[in-house]
Amino acid sequence: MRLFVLENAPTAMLISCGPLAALRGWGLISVLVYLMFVFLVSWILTVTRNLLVRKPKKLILESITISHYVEKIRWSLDLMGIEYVEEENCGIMGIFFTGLMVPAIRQGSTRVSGSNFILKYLNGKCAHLGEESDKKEATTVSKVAFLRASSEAFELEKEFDKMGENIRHFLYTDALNSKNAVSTGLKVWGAYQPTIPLWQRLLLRAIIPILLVFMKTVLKLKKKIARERLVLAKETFKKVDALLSDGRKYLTATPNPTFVDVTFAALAAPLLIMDGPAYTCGRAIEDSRMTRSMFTDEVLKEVDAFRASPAGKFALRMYADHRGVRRTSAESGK
Ligand SMILES: N[C@@H](CCC(=O)N[C@@H](CS)C(=O)NCC(=O)O)C(=O)O
Repeated sequence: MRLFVLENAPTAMLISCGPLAALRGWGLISVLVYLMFVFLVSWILTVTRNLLVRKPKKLILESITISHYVEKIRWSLDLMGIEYVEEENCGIMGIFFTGLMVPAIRQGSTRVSGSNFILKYLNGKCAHLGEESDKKEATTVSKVAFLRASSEAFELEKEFDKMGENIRHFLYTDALNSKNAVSTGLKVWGAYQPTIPLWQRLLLRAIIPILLVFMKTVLKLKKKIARERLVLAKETFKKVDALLSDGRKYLTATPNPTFVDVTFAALAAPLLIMDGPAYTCGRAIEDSRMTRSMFTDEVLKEVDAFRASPAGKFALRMYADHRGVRRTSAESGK
């Protein structure tokens, strides 16, 4: 998703109809002619896009730099050695202006959004591969084994996806209600991230106060709710502690990591406050990363307790052991 691409021109023209009519004193006929012109532009753009423009074969990952759901997909793609190009946008502006969420992947005319649906889509695409023959290099994992479906795996993924929301609520409530909310928002939503288009970074600086109000209102960032969300997240950590208590290396007792392990580690990562390059695997520059200084002592106490728990240690181990693989050749050749 690139905001304000040509396809959005008809919407912008439609919105300008009222002001234009008032400014130029248009009557009903002029307005109707203008609307027909907008329709014509929209039709030409749609047909051109669908029939004439050659779709790139490359897999595009629509992202924002700091997002644990994006990280879940970015990490999965890296680990499976699937080539992709990341299309980074400023945080929150996508949902604010278009109502669209990240991560999403695009390939040709296919677009899939929602991290769980993306993994199911990839699973469908890779299912015919042989388990041993689909590894690209020694550092990658078998796509078939990594994405293998089972009801236990899906149940765990669902629970971890929910945990991701709970952790986000808990951390956002603290950071975005603080007096440093503007500087935190600018950092983690990409104002300094050179891989995001400049116009988005400038717009982010201009509208950050509006985005903060939007986030606090839409997500209901209240302390009482945040405490409840933390309790829910802790229930998930306890389940992970219990799974690991029999000494298994990975959550579904597989010999190698699967999407379930990556889902847990990626979605828990914000609560580990990893301020080094491991989280995003080097994509976020230092100025775009989360830091401990963004949070109050009360939250940092929870962060430290989580880091010390079996579930927290497991997530840290996942990062230490399996997040060194970065830059597929499509990316590094950019
Ligand atoms: N359930 C979705 C959640 C995705 C989600 O919450 N994405 C956030 C980023 S973490 C988003 O799109 N925010 C809007 C934006 O930043 O523009 C998934 O699994 O992909």
